[in-house]
Amino acid sequence: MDAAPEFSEEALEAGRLLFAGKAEFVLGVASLSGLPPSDRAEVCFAGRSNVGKSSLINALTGRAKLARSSAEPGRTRELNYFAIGDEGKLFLVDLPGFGYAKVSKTQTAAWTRLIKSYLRGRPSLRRVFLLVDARRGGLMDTDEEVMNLMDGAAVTYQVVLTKVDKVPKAEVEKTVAKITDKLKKRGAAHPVVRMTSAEKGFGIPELRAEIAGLAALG
Ligand SMILES: Nc1nc2c(ncn2[C@@H]2O[C@H](COP(=O)(O)OP(=O)(O)OP(=O)(O)O)[C@@H](O)[C@H]2O)c(=O)[nH]1
Ligand SMILES: [Mg+2]
Repeated sequence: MDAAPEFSEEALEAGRLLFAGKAEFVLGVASLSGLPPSDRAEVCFAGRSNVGKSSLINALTGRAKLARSSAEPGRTRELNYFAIGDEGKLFLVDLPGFGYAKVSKTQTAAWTRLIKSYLRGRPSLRRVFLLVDARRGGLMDTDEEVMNLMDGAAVTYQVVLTKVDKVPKAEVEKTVAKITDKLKKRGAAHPVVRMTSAEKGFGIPELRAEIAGLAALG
């Protein structure tokens, strides 16, 4: 399993440097009016509740407790903004999970509305990383629903498999192939599916390089 044959040493080094700089929590946003100005490159982490969004942010930044992760789904309740790199030149955004039934219906509907308007209307959003738990073996309906929205709004997104440490290699590769095939039919999808384990650090340098490339776009 090769996490990323396509990155040069320079790109990997740029990723390492970006995330070796500062990483700070900036603010939690509960409604669109609370969003910070769109004044720098931004990437966000979306996906079903408990998929590992907060853990992935912690692995990328190498700070175990920057974003609050939990075995109990529904941990992240706001759009949490983190400033990364010296001068905080990049925003990473940790989103609340979707598809979590245990919080009230009204609360879920409010989050879903907030996430959807954010995904559709954020000018500085360079890419959405859509996280999918490798153990699921493919996309869930809620993933496809968010993809429809992003295709409609022409917001680029990239699928990232999480928790690959939990699944045999051959199975992970099968899942990647299956998802890659589905992405071909989608307008705004990045063609490459990334494999990661926040737990073991697998695929983390490559994802850092990917993000550093997006941050460098200006
Ligand atoms: N084995 C393994 N477990 C992981 C990995 N990433 C996350 N987890 C576990 O999965 C659970 C959920 O992780 P979170 O990072 O809180 O998930 P989240 O997507 O932020 O969840 P919400 O905020 O509820 O939407 C935690 O118990 C993590 O320890 C991984 O790479 N490998
Ligand atoms: Mg979370």
